[in-house]
Amino acid sequence: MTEQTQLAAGALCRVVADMCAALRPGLEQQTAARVDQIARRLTGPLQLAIAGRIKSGKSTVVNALIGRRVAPTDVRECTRIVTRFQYGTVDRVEVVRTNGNRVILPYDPDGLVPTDLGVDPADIALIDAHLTSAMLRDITVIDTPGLGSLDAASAQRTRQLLGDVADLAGASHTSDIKPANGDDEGLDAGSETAIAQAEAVLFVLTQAARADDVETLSIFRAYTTPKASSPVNAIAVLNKADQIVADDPIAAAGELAAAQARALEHRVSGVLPLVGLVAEATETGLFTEADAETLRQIVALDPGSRMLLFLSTDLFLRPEIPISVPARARLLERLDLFGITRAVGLLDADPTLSAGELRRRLVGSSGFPAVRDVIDSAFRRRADGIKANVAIAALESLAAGASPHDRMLIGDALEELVARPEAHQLRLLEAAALVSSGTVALPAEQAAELNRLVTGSGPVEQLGLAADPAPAPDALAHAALEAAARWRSFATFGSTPAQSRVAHVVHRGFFLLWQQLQAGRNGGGR
Ligand SMILES: Nc1nc2c(ncn2[C@@H]2O[C@H](COP(=O)(O)OP(=O)(O)OP(=O)(O)O)[C@@H](O)[C@H]2O)c(=O)[nH]1
Ligand SMILES: [Mg+2]
Repeated sequence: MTEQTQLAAGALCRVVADMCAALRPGLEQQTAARVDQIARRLTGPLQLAIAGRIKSGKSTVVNALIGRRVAPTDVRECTRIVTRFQYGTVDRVEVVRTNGNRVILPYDPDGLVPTDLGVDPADIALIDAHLTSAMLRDITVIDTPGLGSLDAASAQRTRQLLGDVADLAGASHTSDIKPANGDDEGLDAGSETAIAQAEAVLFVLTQAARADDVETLSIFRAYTTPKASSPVNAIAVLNKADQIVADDPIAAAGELAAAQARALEHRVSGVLPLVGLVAEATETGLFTEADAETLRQIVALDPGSRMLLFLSTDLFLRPEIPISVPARARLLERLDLFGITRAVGLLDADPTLSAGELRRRLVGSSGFPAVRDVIDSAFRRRADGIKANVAIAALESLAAGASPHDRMLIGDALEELVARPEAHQLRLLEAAALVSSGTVALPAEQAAELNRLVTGSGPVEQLGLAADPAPAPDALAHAALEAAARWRSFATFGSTPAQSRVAHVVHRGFFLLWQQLQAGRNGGGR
């Protein structure tokens, strides 16, 4: 096993991997090699790409997620290279060259991925940054160059990562997009970089999604889940919510995000407002006791000077105020005026707040906790299904471009696979995404029940039962059967056609859970 943590591969990934192994010997050499590549990607953490236009705050969001400031976010600095952050017990930065060679570097003195890599950027396929972070145990986070960047080569890297096969094939119209055809696996076919393909995406928007954003999301979806009718693996944030001009920017951002969610309904499962800057400062420890002290000094100013401070960034830094200018500049860089205003408000309400408590409350006002929760429930807990789905999509497109012999073998194996009870989880995943994206409306209670069934880490959680005291096996089986019956009757009576399709899938999900519980009991319990 490599030093990278291997998630205990989920049940679905194992089924797909077994299928690949069984399939392999009958295939032509070239197809077999591609199947091996697909199978290899089934192990290890979910590959989550952070994508969006230049300067939308992608690297800032990456840092907040990882909980450490590792990705450079300087206004002047433009991310040009795909950087993959993965779990590793030894901190190091590996520059992967297009010829497959790796150059190993330390992080720079500030703890950032160095901007001077000592290698011509044109020769770099990607950067592999290793570090310890709880988040990275389950999810590999990939920072990408901005789309719409002036530097066409950088934007191209991101599109490749997201599966823009049409561009790769030299097509002039992106409307020619078709799913993967077999030689687009990553940035540099044949090299190790192949595994850099994203399996899920967090899209960083800053204002109304533009046409090319929408297009990129469609490309990503076409590549990863061509048959899915819902965005199982894509979510978006409306970043820089603090920059929205309104009396209450966060409330306004919430409304704007809801409108964007409707516009992107079939492409992302939701759009959440976010102040990435504040999330980064609070989550990475950038915001310190010294900053809290500067804030306390601001709170202690006379009301007139205080009001003037908040009128503009220039006024905030004006030298006449008896608080260290570098300390104020630091605060401005960490929190911007919005964050500072919030923090001052918090201290006004409770002057005894410690730096730690201030940090916790600030992150609460950044929108970040909701983003983290969604990543946890939509991605981390569903990683098994998402990865299996991506692999199945890759196998389907591989089959489409393979010889008739191989196409038939793969086709048959896939058909058999999706008919297996384990594969029902994939349908459930889709149903859950349809509901969470609002494409299919369900009463809140039922939506929550579906979500529990999909994300629960065992029958007790899946059935929404109290874990303490542990329910008797009989009670579990009874609850599963009762839920199955309820969803069946909902599917038959009183639901719209769309609800009914979802309800049938959920019904079968509970029924299969019941069967599994029965088997456990008959086999002496588990
Ligand atoms: N006010 C405010 N500024 C932000 C926010 N998020 C990021 N920024 C700032 O926006 C600038 C760009 O942020 P980055 O994270 O570097 O953006 P990026 O998308 O990675 O940029 P490229 O990699 O160059 O495409 C930085 O100066 C950030 O501090 C936010 O929520 N509010
Ligand atoms: Mg960046």
